[in-house]
Amino acid sequence: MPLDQRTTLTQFLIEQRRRFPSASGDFNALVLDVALACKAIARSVAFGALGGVLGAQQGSINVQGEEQKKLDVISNELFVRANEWGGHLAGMASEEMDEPYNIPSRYPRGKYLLVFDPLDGSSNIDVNVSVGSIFSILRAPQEVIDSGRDVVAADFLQPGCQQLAAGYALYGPSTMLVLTVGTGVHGFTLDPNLGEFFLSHPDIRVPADTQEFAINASNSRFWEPPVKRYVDECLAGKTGPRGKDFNMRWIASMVAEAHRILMRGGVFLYPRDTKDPTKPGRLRLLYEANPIGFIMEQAGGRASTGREPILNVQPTSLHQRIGLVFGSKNEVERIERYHREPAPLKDDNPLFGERSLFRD
Ligand code: AFP
Repeated sequence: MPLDQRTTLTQFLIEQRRRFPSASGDFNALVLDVALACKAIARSVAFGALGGVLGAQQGSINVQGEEQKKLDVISNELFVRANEWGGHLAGMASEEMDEPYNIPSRYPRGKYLLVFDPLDGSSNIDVNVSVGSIFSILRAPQEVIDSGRDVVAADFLQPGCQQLAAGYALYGPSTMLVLTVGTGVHGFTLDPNLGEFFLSHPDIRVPADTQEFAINASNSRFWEPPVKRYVDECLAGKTGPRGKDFNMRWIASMVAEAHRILMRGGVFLYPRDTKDPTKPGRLRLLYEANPIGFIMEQAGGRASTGREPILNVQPTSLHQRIGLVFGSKNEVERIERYHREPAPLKDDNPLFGERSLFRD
């Protein structure tokens, strides 16, 4: 395919920037550095066992208390190296680093903050299932920009509605970069020969309705009543209150589930549950829920805690966990409604009685 029939990521960003004549180009350069990190991670992931990169990093546990994979560590390093030198960033924060990363003094500092999960779904790596990188770009507080001081966790604690851009790279059968800069959601596919991302999925829209949901059903005994109700009603299919059959999927790579939902609709739930009272959810707010939430909203979908829009949540800590529901708008709104309504009495609803598919 001749180049003039396809838009590269660089062309796309330049064309977006022309709408803001005063823009310095720093933002575009930052997104391209992020894309470079993603290309380097895609290459490491693609070599698999041949690259000697599979398996756990000996003796390494991240701030989440999770064992780090070798590729978690490599991907984090690639993100840091690709983005620290350009002069666009005031600092970075990552799932794999306990504290914010300060730009070394040998490099200039800039006005943006980069937050990322370098390899989401990495527990799937050893079984060759799709994984991805998720990122979010925020503006640094003005006082940080003016003073050039080191960043601290508090600088990153901005609600998701303040994100300037968000995206993910998906390392699947093909490598894709899906990006929003606040003007819809656009998907780019990596041409592995040229090493370029080309616009392949312009203006992605999430269908408002769906018959597909994704949830880790092994947690059903810990779900709160609104989630139990929603899932029971889906499982009851044509004979239940929804009057239609539903399909279920669970990949355990949120980035892959988000991509499926962007492509064909669906709803994803990793809700707050009672499994571990110290963890109000499984997913992380700043570098998982917020960027995916921004992408969903920009694609006409919805993202929520179940109780409020995810993008309205004021973060309280860098690695904060949260309940997350996202995807087709009408389903997410239904789940939010179930959270607002009083729980139906068990006797009133046969789905919560003896026939319940997910009984307590
Ligand atoms: P890892 O990156 O540790 O594999 O976690 C992936 C994840 O954060 C998210 O991508 C999945 O949706 C979720 O965890 C899967 O969690 P369960 O293992 O509880 O299904």
